[in-house]
Amino acid sequence: MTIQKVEMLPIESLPQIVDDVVQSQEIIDIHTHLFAPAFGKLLLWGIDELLTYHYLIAETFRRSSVTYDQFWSTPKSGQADLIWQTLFINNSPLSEACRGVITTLKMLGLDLSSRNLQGYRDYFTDLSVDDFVNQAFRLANVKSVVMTNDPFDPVEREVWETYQADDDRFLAALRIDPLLNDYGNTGIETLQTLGYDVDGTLALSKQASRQVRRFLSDWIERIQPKYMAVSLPPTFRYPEDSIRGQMIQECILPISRQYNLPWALMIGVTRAVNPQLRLAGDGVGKVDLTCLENLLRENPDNKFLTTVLSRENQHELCVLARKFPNLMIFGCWWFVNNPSIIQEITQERLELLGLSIIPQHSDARIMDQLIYKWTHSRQIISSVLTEKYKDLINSGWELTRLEIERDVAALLSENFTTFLE
Ligand code: HDL
Ligand code: ZN
Repeated sequence: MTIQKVEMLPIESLPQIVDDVVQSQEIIDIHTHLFAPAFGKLLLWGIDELLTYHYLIAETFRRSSVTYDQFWSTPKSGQADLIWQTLFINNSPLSEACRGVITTLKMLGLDLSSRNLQGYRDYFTDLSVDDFVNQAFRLANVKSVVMTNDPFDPVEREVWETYQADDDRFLAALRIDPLLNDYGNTGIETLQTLGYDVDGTLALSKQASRQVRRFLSDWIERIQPKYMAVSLPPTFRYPEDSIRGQMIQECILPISRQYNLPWALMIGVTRAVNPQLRLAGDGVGKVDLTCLENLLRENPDNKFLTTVLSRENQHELCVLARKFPNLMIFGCWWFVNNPSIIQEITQERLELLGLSIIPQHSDARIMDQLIYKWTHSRQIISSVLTEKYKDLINSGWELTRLEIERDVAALLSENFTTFLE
């Protein structure tokens, strides 16, 4: 059999080739807060939503004299006016969240030199949601996004009564924060409202445990999620003599195995450190990752997706992934989703784990964000990969374009689909 001689890449061609490959690779975006158009108002899009992203709200309070009451009593368009004037006109939009707005407007072909917010609004006025969704996916070169579906949200529950899940660009994920972090209030209340016979006591009885498993099964069968997800505080411990510890042991882990459904743990968020900022008020904390180490060691037949919020936890997460193949680490989440830290995290992940990672997710809340979050991340992933391939070639390895395409497809799409199998 003749081995087809393929062209080995000269090192000087790497930057352009890697960039081309990364740009042209369709992405599966494994964690977003986006919704299919059928979810109506739950799908956020357009310049006023883009400007009132909670990251920009937090930044505006630092550069404006507006009070919390004044801001929250202002209609959304007025909030957007203030944010635009404060962060984009009175100051250069240097932050990552600000730069994202600029990248998005530019890629939509709008005139940045005008700095005319009303003009940008007029552009969106003429667009239908379906046309804009198509445009956002095309510009971002995204194949599909995983939504964050919350059965504890009555508005979303109503949509699932009729939603046909007929748009394969929108995949589901079952988000269960109230079950694990607020069982005594929202958890019990919602389960009882939905007809699950959980007694109100704060110890998980055998009956309640059965009912929680039935609730999870019902929603898994209804929404066909790709994984179950929860965000957890820096104080999370496992095992833990608590409702949460019991719920994990008796409900989450067995159901996860039963349905071959990964459990996504997003660890390190302290909710509402400043409640006056509402969605923008959450903070970060370093977590003791022995919680994850114990879960992984005790449950070799469960699959875990994990991302951590503290920069200080990133390296030990990589080491944990080396110890446990049933752990897939993903993304540069929230407060580490900034170019300088994305670069650092991606470098250490490739050095410690090679290609067995999911380097990024967008966490997009507004459809427009899909455009900038992936434009920015592709640039960084491409430059880090180029340096790693250069190191490889300088060490004597020969490389082909096909191999780079194979590797990038794994990082941006296939590692996720394979992990689900
Ligand atoms: O808990 C989460 O999924 C976080 O991503 C929060 O939604 C957070 O508000 C966020 O949007 N971060 O990017
Ligand atoms: Zn999120």
